[in-house]
Amino acid sequence: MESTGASDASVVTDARQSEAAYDRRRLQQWLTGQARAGGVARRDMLRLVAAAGLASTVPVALSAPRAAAAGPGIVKPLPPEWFIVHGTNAEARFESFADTGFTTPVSRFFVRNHTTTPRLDAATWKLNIWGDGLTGRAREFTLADLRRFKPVTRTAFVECAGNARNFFKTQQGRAGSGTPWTTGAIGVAHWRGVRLADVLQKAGLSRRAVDIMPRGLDDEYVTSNGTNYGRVRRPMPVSKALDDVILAYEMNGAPLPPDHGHPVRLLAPSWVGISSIKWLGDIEVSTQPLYSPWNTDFYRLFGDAYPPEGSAPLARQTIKSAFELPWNADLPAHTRHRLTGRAWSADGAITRVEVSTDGGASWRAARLHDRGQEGSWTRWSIPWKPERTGPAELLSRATDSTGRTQPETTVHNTQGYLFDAVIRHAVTVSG
Ligand SMILES: Nc1nc2c(c(=O)[nH]1)N[C@H]1C(S)=C(S)[C@@H](COP(=O)(O)O)O[C@H]1N2
Ligand SMILES: [Mo]
Repeated sequence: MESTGASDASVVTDARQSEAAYDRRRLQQWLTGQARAGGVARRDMLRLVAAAGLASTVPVALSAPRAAAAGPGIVKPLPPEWFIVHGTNAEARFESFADTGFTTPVSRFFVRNHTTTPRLDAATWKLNIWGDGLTGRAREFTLADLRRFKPVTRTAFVECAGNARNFFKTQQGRAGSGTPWTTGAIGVAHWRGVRLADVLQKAGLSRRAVDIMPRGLDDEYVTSNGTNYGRVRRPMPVSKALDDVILAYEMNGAPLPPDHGHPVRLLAPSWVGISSIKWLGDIEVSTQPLYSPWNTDFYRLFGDAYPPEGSAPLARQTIKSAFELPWNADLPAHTRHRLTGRAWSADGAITRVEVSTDGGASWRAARLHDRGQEGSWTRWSIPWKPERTGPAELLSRATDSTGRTQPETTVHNTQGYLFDAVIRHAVTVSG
Protein backbone atom coordinates (compact mmCIF):
# COMPACT_ATOMS: atom_id res chain seq x y z
CA MET A 1 0.00 0.00 0.00
CA GLU A 2 2.28 2.74 1.22
CA SER A 3 5.98 3.24 1.48
CA THR A 4 5.83 3.43 5.25
CA GLY A 5 6.83 -0.16 5.60
CA ALA A 6 3.36 -0.98 6.89
CA SER A 7 3.02 -4.56 5.76
CA ASP A 8 -0.51 -5.08 6.98
CA ALA A 9 -2.68 -3.41 4.39
CA SER A 10 -5.84 -3.79 6.46
CA VAL A 11 -4.31 -1.82 9.31
CA VAL A 12 -3.56 1.00 6.92
CA THR A 13 -7.08 0.86 5.52
CA ASP A 14 -8.56 0.94 9.03
CA ALA A 15 -6.50 3.97 9.86
CA ARG A 16 -7.63 5.69 6.70
CA GLN A 17 -11.24 4.88 7.35
CA SER A 18 -11.11 6.13 10.90
CA GLU A 19 -9.33 9.25 9.77
CA ALA A 20 -11.83 9.76 6.98
CA ALA A 21 -14.65 9.27 9.47
CA TYR A 22 -13.01 11.76 11.77
CA ASP A 23 -12.61 14.30 9.03
CA ARG A 24 -16.27 13.88 8.03
CA ARG A 25 -17.33 14.34 11.63
CA ARG A 26 -15.07 17.34 11.90
CA LEU A 27 -16.54 18.82 8.75
CA GLN A 28 -20.08 18.39 10.05
CA GLN A 29 -19.13 20.11 13.27
CA TRP A 30 -17.49 22.87 11.39
CA LEU A 31 -20.50 23.40 9.18
CA THR A 32 -22.92 23.40 12.10
CA GLY A 33 -20.79 25.87 14.01
CA GLN A 34 -19.88 23.49 16.82
CA ALA A 35 -16.20 23.51 16.11
CA ARG A 36 -15.53 27.20 16.39
CA ALA A 37 -11.91 27.72 17.26
CA GLY A 38 -11.88 29.69 20.51
CA GLY A 39 -13.72 29.00 23.73
CA VAL A 40 -15.05 25.68 24.97
CA ALA A 41 -16.04 24.29 21.60
CA ARG A 42 -12.47 24.59 20.49
CA ARG A 43 -11.22 22.66 23.50
CA ASP A 44 -13.72 19.91 22.70
CA MET A 45 -12.42 19.91 19.19
CA LEU A 46 -8.84 19.56 20.41
CA ARG A 47 -9.92 16.56 22.50
CA LEU A 48 -11.47 15.08 19.39
CA VAL A 49 -8.26 15.57 17.49
CA ALA A 50 -6.41 13.83 20.29
CA ALA A 51 -8.88 10.95 20.32
CA ALA A 52 -8.66 10.52 16.57
CA GLY A 53 -4.92 10.15 16.86
CA LEU A 54 -4.98 7.29 19.42
CA ALA A 55 -2.43 4.61 18.77
CA SER A 56 -5.05 1.92 18.14
CA THR A 57 -6.07 3.62 14.91
CA VAL A 58 -2.53 4.08 13.67
CA PRO A 59 -0.66 1.65 11.41
CA VAL A 60 1.80 -0.24 13.56
CA ALA A 61 4.83 0.57 11.46
CA LEU A 62 4.14 4.28 11.73
CA SER A 63 4.23 4.31 15.51
CA ALA A 64 7.19 1.96 15.88
CA PRO A 65 9.75 3.44 18.25
CA ARG A 66 12.59 5.33 16.68
CA ALA A 67 16.11 5.69 17.97
CA ALA A 68 16.25 8.88 20.01
CA ALA A 69 17.42 11.65 17.70
CA ALA A 70 20.53 13.53 18.67
CA GLY A 71 19.87 17.27 18.80
CA PRO A 72 16.95 18.62 16.83
CA GLY A 73 16.42 15.53 14.67
CA ILE A 74 17.85 17.21 11.59
CA VAL A 75 20.26 15.23 9.43
CA LYS A 76 22.50 17.92 7.94
CA PRO A 77 25.14 19.75 9.99
CA LEU A 78 23.95 23.01 11.59
CA PRO A 79 27.09 25.12 12.06
CA PRO A 80 26.33 28.02 14.42
CA GLU A 81 27.59 30.57 11.91
CA TRP A 82 24.78 29.54 9.56
CA PHE A 83 21.95 28.40 11.83
CA ILE A 84 20.05 29.21 15.01
CA VAL A 85 18.41 26.07 16.42
CA HIS A 86 14.88 26.47 17.81
CA GLY A 87 13.77 23.09 19.18
CA THR A 88 13.23 20.74 16.20
CA ASN A 89 13.78 23.62 13.75
CA ALA A 90 16.82 25.42 12.37
CA GLU A 91 16.63 29.04 11.29
CA ALA A 92 19.12 30.31 8.72
CA ARG A 93 21.13 33.34 9.79
CA PHE A 94 19.95 35.86 7.24
CA GLU A 95 23.31 37.68 7.33
CA SER A 96 24.99 34.49 6.09
CA PHE A 97 23.09 34.84 2.79
CA ALA A 98 25.44 37.73 1.97
CA ASP A 99 27.96 35.25 0.58
CA THR A 100 25.46 33.10 -1.30
CA GLY A 101 24.17 33.69 -4.80
CA PHE A 102 20.57 34.04 -5.82
CA THR A 103 19.52 30.63 -4.54
CA THR A 104 20.02 29.29 -1.04
CA PRO A 105 22.42 26.33 -0.93
CA VAL A 106 20.91 23.23 0.66
CA SER A 107 23.56 23.47 3.39
CA ARG A 108 22.15 26.91 4.40
CA PHE A 109 18.43 26.27 3.90
CA PHE A 110 16.24 26.57 7.03
CA VAL A 111 14.50 23.45 8.33
CA ARG A 112 11.06 23.47 9.86
CA ASN A 113 10.21 20.01 11.26
CA HIS A 114 7.21 19.22 13.42
CA THR A 115 9.07 16.10 14.61
CA THR A 116 12.26 14.66 13.14
CA THR A 117 13.57 14.07 9.65
CA PRO A 118 12.59 10.51 8.62
CA ARG A 119 14.98 8.41 6.53
CA LEU A 120 13.02 7.13 3.54
CA ASP A 121 14.23 4.86 0.78
CA ALA A 122 13.59 6.33 -2.67
CA ALA A 123 13.73 2.83 -4.21
CA THR A 124 10.71 1.56 -2.26
CA TRP A 125 8.87 4.87 -1.84
CA LYS A 126 5.38 5.13 -3.28
CA LEU A 127 2.85 7.91 -3.45
CA ASN A 128 -0.73 6.80 -2.90
CA ILE A 129 -3.46 8.99 -4.40
CA TRP A 130 -6.94 8.09 -3.19
CA GLY A 131 -10.38 9.41 -2.31
CA ASP A 132 -13.85 9.99 -3.68
CA GLY A 133 -12.52 12.81 -5.83
CA LEU A 134 -11.03 10.25 -8.20
CA THR A 135 -13.05 8.71 -11.00
CA GLY A 136 -11.74 5.26 -10.11
CA ARG A 137 -9.73 3.39 -7.53
CA ALA A 138 -6.70 4.61 -5.61
CA ARG A 139 -3.46 4.80 -7.60
CA GLU A 140 0.17 4.36 -6.60
CA PHE A 141 3.17 6.04 -8.16
CA THR A 142 6.81 5.11 -7.60
CA LEU A 143 9.58 7.64 -8.10
CA ALA A 144 10.31 5.97 -11.45
CA ASP A 145 6.64 6.47 -12.41
CA LEU A 146 6.84 10.17 -11.53
CA ARG A 147 10.01 10.61 -13.55
CA ARG A 148 8.09 9.54 -16.65
CA PHE A 149 6.05 12.75 -16.55
CA LYS A 150 7.44 15.88 -18.19
CA PRO A 151 9.82 17.55 -15.71
CA VAL A 152 9.44 21.22 -14.79
CA THR A 153 11.54 23.55 -12.65
CA ARG A 154 10.18 26.28 -10.41
CA THR A 155 12.38 28.85 -8.71
CA ALA A 156 10.52 29.68 -5.55
CA PHE A 157 10.87 30.41 -1.90
CA VAL A 158 9.68 28.17 0.86
CA GLU A 159 8.90 30.51 3.74
CA CYS A 160 7.29 29.65 7.05
CA ALA A 161 4.07 31.56 7.77
CA GLY A 162 5.66 32.46 11.10
CA ASN A 163 8.83 33.93 9.62
CA ALA A 164 9.70 37.20 11.46
CA ARG A 165 7.23 36.30 14.23
CA ASN A 166 9.69 37.54 16.87
CA PHE A 167 9.15 41.13 15.71
CA PHE A 168 5.55 41.04 16.92
CA LYS A 169 7.16 40.89 20.36
CA THR A 170 10.23 43.10 19.94
CA GLN A 171 8.66 45.84 17.78
CA GLN A 172 4.99 45.74 18.70
CA GLY A 173 5.16 44.56 22.32
CA ARG A 174 2.79 41.66 21.78
CA ALA A 175 4.21 38.23 21.06
CA GLY A 176 2.67 35.52 18.93
CA SER A 177 2.92 31.88 20.04
CA GLY A 178 5.30 29.58 18.21
CA THR A 179 8.91 29.45 17.08
CA PRO A 180 10.49 32.88 17.57
CA TRP A 181 11.86 33.16 14.03
CA THR A 182 13.62 36.37 13.08
CA THR A 183 14.00 36.63 9.28
CA GLY A 184 15.68 33.32 8.45
CA ALA A 185 12.71 30.98 8.01
CA ILE A 186 13.00 31.38 4.24
CA GLY A 187 15.12 30.07 1.40
CA VAL A 188 14.89 30.15 -2.40
CA ALA A 189 15.76 27.11 -4.49
CA HIS A 190 15.33 25.69 -7.96
CA TRP A 191 12.82 22.89 -7.43
CA ARG A 192 12.54 20.26 -10.13
CA GLY A 193 9.78 17.74 -10.39
CA VAL A 194 6.52 17.15 -12.17
CA ARG A 195 3.29 19.06 -12.23
CA LEU A 196 0.80 17.80 -9.66
CA ALA A 197 -1.87 18.56 -12.26
CA ASP A 198 -0.38 15.97 -14.64
CA VAL A 199 -0.21 13.30 -11.93
CA LEU A 200 -3.75 14.01 -10.70
CA GLN A 201 -5.05 13.75 -14.26
CA LYS A 202 -3.28 10.42 -14.65
CA ALA A 203 -4.78 9.24 -11.35
CA GLY A 204 -8.25 10.05 -12.69
CA LEU A 205 -9.26 13.37 -11.20
CA SER A 206 -13.03 13.76 -11.00
CA ARG A 207 -14.59 17.03 -12.09
CA ARG A 208 -16.38 17.01 -8.73
CA ALA A 209 -13.13 17.13 -6.72
CA VAL A 210 -12.73 20.31 -4.64
CA ASP A 211 -9.88 19.67 -2.17
CA ILE A 212 -6.75 17.58 -1.87
CA MET A 213 -4.99 16.63 1.39
CA PRO A 214 -1.30 15.81 1.01
CA ARG A 215 0.17 14.03 4.04
CA GLY A 216 3.75 13.47 5.18
CA LEU A 217 5.42 10.22 6.23
CA ASP A 218 7.14 11.79 9.24
CA ASP A 219 6.00 10.83 12.74
CA GLU A 220 2.70 11.97 14.18
CA TYR A 221 2.88 15.40 15.72
CA VAL A 222 2.37 15.21 19.49
CA THR A 223 2.57 18.45 21.46
CA SER A 224 4.39 18.77 24.79
CA ASN A 225 1.04 18.51 26.61
CA GLY A 226 0.32 15.20 24.89
CA THR A 227 -2.14 16.25 22.18
CA ASN A 228 -1.67 14.05 19.14
CA TYR A 229 -2.52 15.85 15.90
CA GLY A 230 -1.65 12.91 13.70
CA ARG A 231 0.64 13.14 10.71
CA VAL A 232 1.35 16.53 9.15
CA ARG A 233 -1.30 17.17 6.52
CA ARG A 234 -3.00 20.24 5.19
CA PRO A 235 -5.80 20.58 2.66
CA MET A 236 -5.44 22.65 -0.47
CA PRO A 237 -8.08 23.58 -3.02
CA VAL A 238 -7.92 21.72 -6.33
CA SER A 239 -7.61 25.09 -8.07
CA LYS A 240 -4.16 25.65 -6.51
CA ALA A 241 -3.16 22.01 -6.97
CA LEU A 242 -3.83 22.27 -10.71
CA ASP A 243 -2.21 25.69 -11.07
CA ASP A 244 1.50 25.71 -10.24
CA VAL A 245 2.10 23.04 -7.58
CA ILE A 246 4.77 20.43 -8.30
CA LEU A 247 5.86 17.13 -6.83
CA ALA A 248 9.52 18.04 -6.36
CA TYR A 249 12.30 15.42 -6.34
CA GLU A 250 15.27 17.76 -6.88
CA MET A 251 16.47 20.86 -5.07
CA ASN A 252 19.16 23.01 -6.72
CA GLY A 253 20.01 20.27 -9.20
CA ALA A 254 20.48 17.36 -6.77
CA PRO A 255 18.09 14.80 -5.32
CA LEU A 256 15.99 16.28 -2.53
CA PRO A 257 18.02 15.93 0.69
CA PRO A 258 16.55 14.16 3.75
CA ASP A 259 15.67 17.31 5.72
CA HIS A 260 13.78 18.90 2.84
CA GLY A 261 11.49 16.01 2.01
CA HIS A 262 13.43 13.17 0.38
CA PRO A 263 12.43 11.57 -1.88
CA VAL A 264 9.45 13.78 -2.87
CA ARG A 265 7.82 16.86 -1.43
CA LEU A 266 5.04 19.10 -2.57
CA LEU A 267 6.11 22.58 -3.61
CA ALA A 268 3.32 25.15 -3.55
CA PRO A 269 4.84 28.37 -4.90
CA SER A 270 4.01 31.59 -3.01
CA TRP A 271 1.95 29.80 -0.38
CA VAL A 272 2.68 29.47 3.34
CA GLY A 273 5.46 26.92 3.92
CA ILE A 274 3.14 24.39 5.55
CA SER A 275 1.50 23.88 2.12
CA SER A 276 4.72 22.35 0.81
CA ILE A 277 4.36 18.98 2.54
CA LYS A 278 7.67 17.11 2.85
CA TRP A 279 8.18 13.32 2.70
CA LEU A 280 4.93 13.02 0.82
CA GLY A 281 3.19 9.68 1.37
CA ASP A 282 -0.35 10.08 0.16
CA ILE A 283 -2.81 12.58 -1.23
CA GLU A 284 -6.51 12.35 -0.55
CA VAL A 285 -8.67 13.83 -3.31
CA SER A 286 -12.14 14.78 -2.13
CA THR A 287 -15.46 16.03 -3.46
CA GLN A 288 -15.99 17.78 -0.11
CA PRO A 289 -13.94 20.42 1.67
CA LEU A 290 -11.28 18.81 3.85
CA TYR A 291 -10.08 19.85 7.27
CA SER A 292 -7.06 19.13 9.41
CA PRO A 293 -5.64 20.94 12.44
CA TRP A 294 -3.31 22.69 9.98
CA ASN A 295 -6.14 24.61 8.33
CA THR A 296 -8.44 24.97 11.35
CA ASP A 297 -6.42 25.49 14.56
CA PHE A 298 -3.18 26.51 12.89
CA TYR A 299 -2.49 28.71 9.89
CA ARG A 300 -5.51 30.94 10.28
CA LEU A 301 -5.39 34.38 11.88
CA PHE A 302 -6.93 34.52 15.37
CA GLY A 303 -7.14 37.53 17.65
CA ASP A 304 -9.01 40.75 18.37
CA ALA A 305 -9.19 41.74 14.73
CA TYR A 306 -10.49 38.37 13.53
CA PRO A 307 -13.72 36.39 13.87
CA PRO A 308 -13.85 33.71 16.62
CA GLU A 309 -13.31 30.89 14.12
CA GLY A 310 -10.35 32.76 12.71
CA SER A 311 -9.66 34.10 9.25
CA ALA A 312 -9.90 31.93 6.17
CA PRO A 313 -7.08 29.35 6.04
CA LEU A 314 -3.85 31.09 5.10
CA ALA A 315 -2.86 30.73 1.49
CA ARG A 316 -0.31 33.18 0.11
CA GLN A 317 2.70 34.46 1.98
CA THR A 318 3.20 38.16 2.39
CA ILE A 319 5.81 40.86 1.57
CA LYS A 320 9.09 41.34 3.46
CA SER A 321 12.61 42.67 3.21
CA ALA A 322 15.70 42.18 5.35
CA PHE A 323 19.31 43.29 5.64
CA GLU A 324 22.10 40.72 5.33
CA LEU A 325 23.61 42.01 8.55
CA PRO A 326 23.95 40.47 11.99
CA TRP A 327 21.72 41.98 14.66
CA ASN A 328 23.67 44.77 16.41
CA ALA A 329 26.32 44.66 13.70
CA ASP A 330 29.23 46.96 14.34
CA LEU A 331 29.81 49.42 11.49
CA PRO A 332 32.80 51.79 11.67
CA ALA A 333 31.89 55.48 11.22
CA HIS A 334 33.23 57.64 8.34
CA THR A 335 33.49 54.55 6.14
CA ARG A 336 31.49 53.83 3.05
CA HIS A 337 29.58 50.57 3.66
CA ARG A 338 27.66 48.61 1.09
CA LEU A 339 24.48 47.47 2.80
CA THR A 340 22.89 44.46 1.13
CA GLY A 341 19.64 42.62 1.57
CA ARG A 342 16.80 40.75 -0.07
CA ALA A 343 13.12 41.53 -0.56
CA TRP A 344 10.29 39.22 -1.55
CA SER A 345 6.55 39.09 -2.08
CA ALA A 346 4.08 36.31 -2.78
CA ASP A 347 1.89 38.64 -4.83
CA GLY A 348 4.20 40.14 -7.40
CA ALA A 349 7.72 41.11 -8.39
CA ILE A 350 9.60 43.48 -6.09
CA THR A 351 9.66 46.83 -7.86
CA ARG A 352 11.19 49.08 -5.20
CA VAL A 353 13.17 48.83 -1.98
CA GLU A 354 13.74 51.96 0.08
CA VAL A 355 16.17 52.24 2.97
CA SER A 356 16.16 54.62 5.90
CA THR A 357 19.25 55.11 8.06
CA ASP A 358 17.62 57.76 10.27
CA GLY A 359 14.85 55.74 11.88
CA GLY A 360 12.31 56.34 9.12
CA ALA A 361 12.55 60.13 8.69
CA SER A 362 14.03 59.95 5.18
CA TRP A 363 14.27 57.18 2.61
CA ARG A 364 16.58 56.41 -0.30
CA ALA A 365 16.00 53.94 -3.13
CA ALA A 366 18.20 50.84 -3.05
CA ARG A 367 19.59 49.33 -6.23
CA LEU A 368 17.80 46.13 -7.28
CA HIS A 369 20.03 43.33 -8.59
CA ASP A 370 17.53 40.77 -9.86
CA ARG A 371 14.59 40.89 -12.16
CA GLY A 372 11.85 40.24 -9.67
CA GLN A 373 9.35 37.44 -9.80
CA GLU A 374 6.43 36.68 -7.48
CA GLY A 375 7.14 33.96 -4.96
CA SER A 376 10.88 34.54 -5.19
CA TRP A 377 13.24 37.26 -4.01
CA THR A 378 15.26 40.19 -5.29
CA ARG A 379 18.70 41.13 -4.00
CA TRP A 380 19.35 44.81 -3.34
CA SER A 381 22.13 47.07 -2.11
CA ILE A 382 22.72 50.65 -1.03
CA PRO A 383 25.81 52.53 0.10
CA TRP A 384 25.91 54.13 3.54
CA LYS A 385 28.60 56.27 5.14
CA PRO A 386 27.56 56.82 8.76
CA GLU A 387 28.99 59.92 10.43
CA ARG A 388 27.41 59.82 13.89
CA THR A 389 28.63 57.12 16.32
CA GLY A 390 26.35 55.17 18.64
CA PRO A 391 23.30 52.95 18.21
CA ALA A 392 21.33 53.30 14.97
CA GLU A 393 18.37 51.63 13.28
CA LEU A 394 18.37 50.60 9.65
CA LEU A 395 14.97 50.19 7.97
CA SER A 396 14.12 48.64 4.62
CA ARG A 397 10.74 48.90 2.93
CA ALA A 398 9.76 46.85 -0.12
CA THR A 399 7.03 47.48 -2.69
CA ASP A 400 5.77 44.89 -5.17
CA SER A 401 4.24 45.12 -8.63
CA THR A 402 0.71 45.05 -7.19
CA GLY A 403 1.56 48.33 -5.42
CA ARG A 404 1.71 46.77 -2.00
CA THR A 405 4.29 48.33 0.36
CA GLN A 406 5.42 47.06 3.74
CA PRO A 407 3.42 48.87 6.45
CA GLU A 408 4.78 50.31 9.70
CA THR A 409 2.99 47.73 11.84
CA THR A 410 1.19 44.42 11.31
CA VAL A 411 -2.23 43.78 12.89
CA HIS A 412 -1.60 41.33 15.73
CA ASN A 413 -2.68 37.69 15.51
CA THR A 414 -2.24 35.24 18.37
CA GLN A 415 0.00 32.82 16.47
CA GLY A 416 2.16 35.53 14.98
CA TYR A 417 1.72 34.70 11.30
CA LEU A 418 2.44 36.83 8.24
CA PHE A 419 4.47 39.63 9.80
CA ASP A 420 4.94 42.14 6.98
CA ALA A 421 5.89 45.37 8.75
CA VAL A 422 9.13 47.27 8.19
CA ILE A 423 11.83 45.73 10.41
CA ARG A 424 13.96 48.11 12.45
CA HIS A 425 17.41 46.56 12.32
CA ALA A 426 19.63 47.62 15.22
CA VAL A 427 23.30 48.34 14.50
CA THR A 428 26.10 50.17 16.29
CA VAL A 429 28.20 52.80 14.56
CA SER A 430 31.62 52.73 16.18
CA GLY A 431 34.19 55.48 16.31
N1 LIG B 1 5.69 16.33 6.33
C1 LIG B 1 5.99 17.55 6.74
N2 LIG B 1 5.93 18.54 5.85
C2 LIG B 1 6.22 19.81 6.24
C3 LIG B 1 6.54 20.11 7.58
C4 LIG B 1 6.63 19.03 8.50
O1 LIG B 1 6.98 19.18 9.69
N3 LIG B 1 6.33 17.76 8.04
N4 LIG B 1 6.76 21.42 7.94
C5 LIG B 1 6.13 22.42 7.08
C6 LIG B 1 6.47 23.78 7.38
S1 LIG B 1 5.62 24.50 8.69
C7 LIG B 1 7.34 24.51 6.61
S2 LIG B 1 7.61 26.14 6.90
C8 LIG B 1 8.09 23.88 5.50
C9 LIG B 1 9.59 24.01 5.72
O2 LIG B 1 10.31 23.43 4.68
P1 LIG B 1 11.88 23.15 4.83
O3 LIG B 1 12.11 22.44 6.13
O4 LIG B 1 12.27 22.38 3.62
O5 LIG B 1 12.56 24.50 4.86
O6 LIG B 1 7.78 22.50 5.38
C10 LIG B 1 6.43 22.16 5.61
N5 LIG B 1 6.20 20.78 5.28
MO1 LIG C 1 6.02 26.76 8.64
